Amino acid sequence: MKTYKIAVIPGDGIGGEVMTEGIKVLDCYASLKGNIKFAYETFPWGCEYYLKTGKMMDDDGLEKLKKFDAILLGAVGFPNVPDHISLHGLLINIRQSFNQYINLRPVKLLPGAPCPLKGKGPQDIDFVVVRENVEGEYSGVGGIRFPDKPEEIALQTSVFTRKNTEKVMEYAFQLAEERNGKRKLTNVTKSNALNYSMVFWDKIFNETALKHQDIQTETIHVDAITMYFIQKPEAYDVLVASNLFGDIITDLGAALQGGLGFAASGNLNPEGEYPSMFEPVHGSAPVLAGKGVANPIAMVWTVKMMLDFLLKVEADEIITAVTQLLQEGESLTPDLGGTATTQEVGDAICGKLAK
Ligand code: GGG
Repeated sequence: MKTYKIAVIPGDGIGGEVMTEGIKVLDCYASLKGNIKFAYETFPWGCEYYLKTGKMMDDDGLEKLKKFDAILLGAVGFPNVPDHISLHGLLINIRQSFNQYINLRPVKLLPGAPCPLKGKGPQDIDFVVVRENVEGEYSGVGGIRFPDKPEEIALQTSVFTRKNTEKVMEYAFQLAEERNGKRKLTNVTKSNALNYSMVFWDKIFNETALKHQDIQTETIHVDAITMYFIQKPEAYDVLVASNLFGDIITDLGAALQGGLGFAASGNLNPEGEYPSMFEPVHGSAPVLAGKGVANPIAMVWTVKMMLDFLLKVEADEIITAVTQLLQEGESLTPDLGGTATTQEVGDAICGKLAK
């Protein structure tokens, strides 16, 4: 019996509610398999912790997290803490400190999920965005000069290193080779306007492409991609994007697959030198918190991504269970037109897994 040590950071708002269901499904999966087990330790970090202590996480938090096989995170953000404090203090700090340089975000329309293009376009939406996750526009380099004066200046610098960009491109090409898809990689850029950073990004993409000539490539500006996601979402297989562009286009991707309630992600350190972190794409949704109405499917899908990464298998039983739930339409949360609670959806997914 192999035991995996999982650090659990429920975070803020609906984070804790969806986390409970994610862990429930994880334990159901473990009982089904019989040869694995999960040992959890929960950390109370997030905005409430910040309001009490002035810190989003403990000073030695990274040291504590290092001893785990993986980290599961719920959601971060609360109205009375500025979003840049909560994001940089926890999420971005962990991503950068643990060199989780890949943020993998699948966009797949499951049968039964509500697609806003329904009846208007093809339904075979199945692509994955490889988002650069430790530098680029979210590097945190910049400053404010002359604060609150008429001549105030804000600077925010993007940082793209050859070493990291090469690793991201190589990962994306290998994924395009491994996925049973169209063997196609789309480079998301804006090199017509960002004449240093994105020209460099395109150069590394083209250099890496020379080593993967079996993969069809294309380079498309980020503004055009948002239009094509609506017009021809079935055209994509793997996309590679910078930190900011990847963040933006995957919210549109989430809408295509039924909403943020379906969007999962993994922050990966592929070499395993540090633990990887898995989180739903959605935020803490304070207006939904405490009502038991949050859709836990994104968290459940996130747990599936963690299993794929840790066990090196495709935990497809979980997606099959979610698909059955959607097709039956009985246990769905209000965002999907149902009346089920967060807990009832988790129970229903476990019930299907056990069959
Ligand atoms: N589920 C994690 C969460 O709360 N994400 C909110 C967010 O704004 N994330 C931005 C990012 O992924 O960079």
